[in-house]
Amino acid sequence: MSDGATMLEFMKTERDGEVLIVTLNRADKRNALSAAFIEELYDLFEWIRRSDEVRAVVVRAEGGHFCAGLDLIEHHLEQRSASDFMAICRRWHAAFDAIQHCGKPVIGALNGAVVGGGLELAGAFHIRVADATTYFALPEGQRGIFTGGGATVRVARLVGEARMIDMMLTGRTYAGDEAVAVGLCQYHVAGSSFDKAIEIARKAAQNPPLSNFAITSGIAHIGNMPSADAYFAEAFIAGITNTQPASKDRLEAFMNKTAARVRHE
Ligand code: 1HE
Repeated sequence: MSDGATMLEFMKTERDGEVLIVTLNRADKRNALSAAFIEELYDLFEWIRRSDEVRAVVVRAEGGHFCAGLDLIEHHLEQRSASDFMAICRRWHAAFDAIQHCGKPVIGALNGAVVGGGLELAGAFHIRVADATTYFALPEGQRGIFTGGGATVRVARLVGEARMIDMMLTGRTYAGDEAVAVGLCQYHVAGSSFDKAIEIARKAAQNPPLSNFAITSGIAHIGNMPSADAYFAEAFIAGITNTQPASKDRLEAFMNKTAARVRHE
């Protein structure tokens, strides 16, 4: 792919300055994730990782629902073997890792259903913004299946094991301020989740790229480490990030009292 904006079947992309807007574009199937859709996500986010121009990403969806998860009909019709589906899961893991570790802040502008694999997808974003229509669920138990796109790691980290087990056993849904309170999203807005997401992305795009890389990947990696190793890794990342040329002007501006102060509004 020479340009992230071309050759896409399941998504559309457009630029807003340094922000790339990615729109899931399979609304007739509620943006269900087929095997080919997953490959396209992987390719697009590998392209984003390599791009020097894209500094932040917003992911939104066409239609009334963000993502209905695994393409259940493709899965059923293909009569996959266990090893077939293990291979599929590994591609989901690769695609969602490509999102989480693309080096740029990825902001989800959510609406409607964010369910099953749709929540696994959204869980790979760094910031999730819900609107009044957004709801989250893990209906795997009712479908007689299990998560396979990384939810046992990412969603369990967001909401905790006990809540995830409840969601999967009972089909419990979360929405609104409760979804924020349990950690499924960081913002719940009365208006457009896209407007809020783009505002966040434009702001994050102003940070030095190395800082954004450290923040979006470093914290997750460090979370996997025992404390002594985590402190070592943190010092290493901070050693590089906090002495980067791009930070010097900002620190000088603070010293000269021309930089914005941290205020609570
Ligand atoms: C689909 C899918 C899908 C819709 N796979 N085709 N995910 C789920 O259990 C969620 C399943 N979907 C739903 O519960 C509902 O579709 C929605 C609540 C998301 C939307 O409802 P609605 O009334 O707007 O749409 P609909 O009439 O149910 O569906 C519209 C079309 O989208 C219809 O196709 P059509 O050709 O008959 O028009 C549906 O078949 C199609 N569609 N969802 C395939 N998921 C790596 S493991 C991950 C495990 C999971 O993700 S488990 C969760 C699966």
